[in-house]
Amino acid sequence: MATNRTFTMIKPDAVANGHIGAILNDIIAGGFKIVAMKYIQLTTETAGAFYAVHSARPFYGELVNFMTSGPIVAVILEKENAIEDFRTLIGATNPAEAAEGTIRNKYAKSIDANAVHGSDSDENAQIEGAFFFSQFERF
Ligand code: IDP
Repeated sequence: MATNRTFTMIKPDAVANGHIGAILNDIIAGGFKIVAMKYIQLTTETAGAFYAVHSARPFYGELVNFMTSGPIVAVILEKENAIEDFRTLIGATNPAEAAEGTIRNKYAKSIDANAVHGSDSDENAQIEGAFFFSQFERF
């Protein structure tokens, strides 16, 4: 069942480059409501667990290193058709291929430092939101 929720992170590159405010503005202007939000530093253990699904991929170590290189903003968002609409708003994984005006087109520099995360399914949005927020924080 569609939950109308998605989960995003503003990644260390976008935080370090001062894009938190601009990215949140784009997200809100895109019609998303913020359900829960926190500013935190991932550890090797937490980033490794979050990306465990990618542990067999060649870039896994690089991804975990990058995601622990500075603070991130974790956010649960709500909107009708949230998963698909948010993936459209952020653009392709590789910013060089991201459509004009998308968040990755505007704020990302490379395929690894690509500014934001966006859940790829309702099931993963639920798992990822629950990874960062207790049931009392995501009402
Ligand atoms: P997505 O974030 O657009 O869903 P995924 O394929 O699920 O893309 O990959 C997860 C994350 O892993 C990407 O956002 C990116 O940060 C990183 N990543 C993906 N492909 C590569 C790569 O070829 N080299 C380095 N990092 C990558």
